[in-house]
Amino acid sequence: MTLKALIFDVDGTLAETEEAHRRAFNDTFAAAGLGWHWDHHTYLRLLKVTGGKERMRAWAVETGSGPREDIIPALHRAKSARYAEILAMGGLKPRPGILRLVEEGRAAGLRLAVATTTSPGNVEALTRAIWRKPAAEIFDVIAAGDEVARKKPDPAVYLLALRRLNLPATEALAFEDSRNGVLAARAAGLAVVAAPSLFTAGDDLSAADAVLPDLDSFRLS
Ligand code: XBP
Ligand code: MG
Repeated sequence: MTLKALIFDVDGTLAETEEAHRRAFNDTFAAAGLGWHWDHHTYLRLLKVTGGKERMRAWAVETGSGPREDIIPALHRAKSARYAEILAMGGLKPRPGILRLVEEGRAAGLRLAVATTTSPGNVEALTRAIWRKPAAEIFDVIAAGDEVARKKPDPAVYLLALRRLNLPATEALAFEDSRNGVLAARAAGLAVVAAPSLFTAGDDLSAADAVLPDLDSFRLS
């Protein structure tokens, strides 16, 4: 089967974004006067819950204030705006190998897609921070966040990306950094190359077809 598309996870795969997400959450919690704060260790643990709204909901339940559906949608909108501001301040670098892989994939005539838990707005913020271009100029297909009912490790977001690419899973290759992401891609029938990020270094990635320290050493042919 010929390879026709590359599908990238965003957070932790294109760039080390989780520290910016953590800061955006904490700034938002402080501004709302909630008394919530996620230190590094807490955030590492909470990352197992994919999706910002879902993560806040899990935290609210864990800390005994219930699911807090009254505030979570607005908090998440504020967090997303803060995250975009933080990325626009500059300093975010692509992970090793990403710029080359995107360029080589394009030159080889492959289609490029994103399958992420985060929002389309955050994909846009990241693409502008890294490539200085709109996301639509880098990626042919974007499958993101709340476009699917269930987030990773559910395969839904990968299946949506494949549907938009109009390709079977056998003609695409996924890139991931986390266990939940690898499980989602595999459940969608995709081959997966995994490169653990700073926040997923402890994840069991053994379900991936290959695990590399980063994508610098990955070659398309
Ligand atoms: C990354 C995530 C995201 C971000 C927060 O998972 O879980 O939820 O931490 O993003 P993956 P939002 O890399 O597997 O897609 O707050 O925008 O949901
Ligand atoms: Mg990721």
